[in-house]
Amino acid sequence: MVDKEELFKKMQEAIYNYDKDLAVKLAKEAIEAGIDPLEAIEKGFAVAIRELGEKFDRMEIFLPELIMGADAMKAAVDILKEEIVRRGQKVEKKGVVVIGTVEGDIHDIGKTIVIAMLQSAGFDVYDLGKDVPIPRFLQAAEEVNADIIAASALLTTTMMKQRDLIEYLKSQGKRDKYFVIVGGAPCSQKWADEIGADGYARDAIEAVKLCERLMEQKKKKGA
Ligand code: B1M
Repeated sequence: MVDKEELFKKMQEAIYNYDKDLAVKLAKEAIEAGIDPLEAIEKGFAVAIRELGEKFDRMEIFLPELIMGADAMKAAVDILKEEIVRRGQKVEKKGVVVIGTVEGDIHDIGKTIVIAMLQSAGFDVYDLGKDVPIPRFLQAAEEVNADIIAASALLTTTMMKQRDLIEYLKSQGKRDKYFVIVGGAPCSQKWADEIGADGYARDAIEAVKLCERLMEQKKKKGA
């Protein structure tokens, strides 16, 4: 039997050593062992990438190393996200979400996890990718008749774009048509309240709960 804690430690080591092949191998091992893929991401790989972020901040490593660590993490997440979606029961469709990382920001690992969790919970999710210009969020929401627009930001500078998104929706007379939710490491409930967003989620599980709550709200309003 696989020792979960041992496996999580090896996952962290793989990221510390920028070892993409090992990260992929361990992700597959976790799936074969029936380990919850989200737990493997959060207790394994994510612990190490955040630690690399701290080291980067303290200038103990530099951008090329951070990029290598992120590449290894992304490869593992790409494997585990499929398993997250596969595990989702075939539930009734809950709603439509358009999601992207805001303009000027290329961080997308967390967003990938949020997408997988939303899909597994029964949401149709349209991923606009990263570095997404503000008008594109509205354009896509109109195209797919979305319920929720979700904006991810990982930098204290780019979180300002979440505010711009809400202001843009207002300027186009569309603010009340969509729920807007925000997330990403520098964000908080306080920030969401300040910019007039409909919600903030700390992680992928909270993002699902939040979107479910908002859809319930919408149903009640429509009833
Ligand atoms: Co960047 N980076 N980075 N980086 N990077 C941070 C964010 C930083 C905190 C690192 C540090 O210095 N300690 C720092 C920001 C400082 C600040 O703004 N105050 C930073 C910096 C400075 C930079 C650059 C400017 C570095 C440089 O070039 N000098 C540059 C910026 C480039 C740009 O965007 N324009 C840069 C680049 C990069 C890489 C390309 C090397 C890589 C990203 C690769 C990729 O994403 N494809 C990278 C990485 C990996 C990080 C850290 C280390 C890890 C991010 C991550 O993947 N975490 C990060 C440090 C940190 O966050 N502690 C850092 C794991 C992931 C599972 O968690 O993304 O938080 P997270 O997502 C969570 C939740 O936040 C939430 O759910 C997710 C799953 O639980 N969530 C949402 C996320 N989005 C959501 C949306 C929602 C709801 C929930 O609804 C809308």
